[in-house]
Formats: sequence, C-alpha cells, structure tokens
Amino acid sequence: LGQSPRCVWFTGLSGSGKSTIANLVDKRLHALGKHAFVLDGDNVRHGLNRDLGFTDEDRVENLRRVAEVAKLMTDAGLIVLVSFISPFRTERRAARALFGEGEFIEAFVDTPLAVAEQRDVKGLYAKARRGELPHFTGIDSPYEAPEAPEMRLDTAMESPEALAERVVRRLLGE
Ligand code: GGZ
Repeated sequence: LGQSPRCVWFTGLSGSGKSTIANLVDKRLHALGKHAFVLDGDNVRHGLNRDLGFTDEDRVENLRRVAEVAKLMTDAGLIVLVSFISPFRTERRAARALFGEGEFIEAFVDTPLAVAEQRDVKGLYAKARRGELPHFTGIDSPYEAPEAPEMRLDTAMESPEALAERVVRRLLGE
C-alpha cells in the first residue's frame, strides 16, 4: 500500500466540524491512492453500538469499542479517521494506549460551544436547551478538552478544506 497505518482521532463538540474534516481527509487520501476509512456515529452507533446511548457509562463503552475497531483496522493496514465527540480524557488516553508510538494522532477540533450552538445545523442544541435531549455534551454533560493533542484544528481560523489538508500533510509526513 505504501502507507503507514495510522489512527487520526478527531475529538470535539457536536457540530464542531469533526466529520466534515474527517470526510475531506478521507476523500483526499483516496485521491492519492491511500486506503482510509471514516468511523463515526453514522456507521457505528446504528450497528455495532446500537445498544448504547449517551450516559457517561454508554459513551465510555462506545469509545472502548470504537478504539478496538480502529486498532483492528490499522492492523489491516488502513488509515482510520475516527470522528466521535469522545468527551473524556480517560477514554482518549485508553484509545491511544492501544497504538504504537506515532501511530495515534489526536486532532482536537477546537470549536467553542458558543459557535457550535450558534450554528446548530441539526437543531440539537436548541432541543437540549429545551430539556428534550438529556445528557447533551456541553449543555448538561461535560466535554474535557485535550491538553496536549498532536493537532489543534481551529475552525474559526481556517476552512475545513485547509484543516483537512494539514491533516493529510501530517499523515504523509510532509
Ligand atoms: C451529544 C448527541 C446526544 C447527546 C444525540 N450528546 O452532531 P451529531 O449529533 O451528528 O453528533 C452527535 C452524536 C454524538 O455521538 P458520539 O458517538 O460522537 O458521542 S460520544 O463520543 O460521546 O460517545 C449528536 C448526536 O450523536 N447526539 N444525543 N446527548 N451528542
């Protein structure tokens, strides 16, 4: 394949732009002939993790399984782009521990709550504020920001395309 297997672990609030950036990285890698795969709520929470919700306990189990699947995928030689809120430091650290030195890239999609809530593309923040979505991250469930991520992606400063390009360059070792 001529590629180093890696796990890029995107973390950030709902609506921060994780999946947008991960999907752009995926497209760009495919165009370059690299084999990548996006793991996100859409393809994991509806299948493998359909038994899990959004309590702290369920998120911990969600992320444990996602990390194990990501590890299997890198064992198969893929570049895995993981896109989950992953709000807890402990679970992100546990995910990292499955991978070898340099294989795990934590990418903090740093969009402040006020900005994500202002965008509210899916209307989920409004619902959460009305009390219709309990345990919503940033509203009544915590988000622990990474302290030393390999990459900090500031969506207020750069476009999703520019941020995705930075991730691709890092993956290709440029
Ligand atoms: C946070 C929730 C919740 C609650 C449903 N809290 O913007 P989205 O819709 O597409 O992304 C969010 C997604 C978060 O799932 P994750 O698997 O990434 O979370 S975690 O890593 O914490 O396990 C949101 C939707 O699911 N969603 N209810 N209560 N986000």
